[in-house]
Amino acid sequence: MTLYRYFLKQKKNSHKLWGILVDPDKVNVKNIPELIYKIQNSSANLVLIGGSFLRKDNLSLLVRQLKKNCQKPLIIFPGSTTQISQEADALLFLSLISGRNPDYLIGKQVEAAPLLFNSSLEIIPTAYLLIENGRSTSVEYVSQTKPIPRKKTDLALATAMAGQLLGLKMIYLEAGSGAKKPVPTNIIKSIAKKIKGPIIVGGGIKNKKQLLKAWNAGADIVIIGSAFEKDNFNL
Ligand code: 1GP
Repeated sequence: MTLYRYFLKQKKNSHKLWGILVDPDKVNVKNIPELIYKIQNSSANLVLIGGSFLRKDNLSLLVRQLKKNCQKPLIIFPGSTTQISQEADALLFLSLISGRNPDYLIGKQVEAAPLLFNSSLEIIPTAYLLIENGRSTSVEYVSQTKPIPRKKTDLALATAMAGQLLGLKMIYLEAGSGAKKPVPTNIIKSIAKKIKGPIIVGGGIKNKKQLLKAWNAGADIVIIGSAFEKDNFNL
């Protein structure tokens, strides 16, 4: 079964999922075995790997080690076209539709397409929406786009609707890594009511209470990055 089908099935059965985001830049090579052990022994259903701005060249090594030593599905969450590894299970083919920067709407996708077209990676077309979180984030700066204001639920919903009409199969609501405030539940709720595909929510989720809030509002998959890195997260 493809991962996307698995996500749809879990959604249908109201079985909520959570995933760990591994930012290769934040990983020290000598700590990789320990990190993988921690991930493997967590209750997470999946692992995302990627970052909006990478200075280190760790991604391929980490993908290889994760594939070898961890049984959880591994999905590339690419911040740029250099973050592609054919050894993962899937790749979120993101289009940053909350922004108006053509590079992140279609430019990077054109650059990456020849590498992905015949690849055995499962490619999951995903609408990526940045939501304002109270402080500016790396992803905003790197993509040179403005997030959707937190109070503009209608704009967020219209953007998600456009994503579905464009054929994007999942919606990723992103407050940004280390966000002050996670994506507002009103936005998650209104999108979950209308949109068919699985909804991923991430950014600034630090504890179980916040994760449950996102799940209860309608998120199908919640992503935890910083809190897991800091050993602050347990479910
Ligand atoms: C994934 O950017 C997030 O969507 C990760 O954010 O590091 O704040 O968990 P945190």
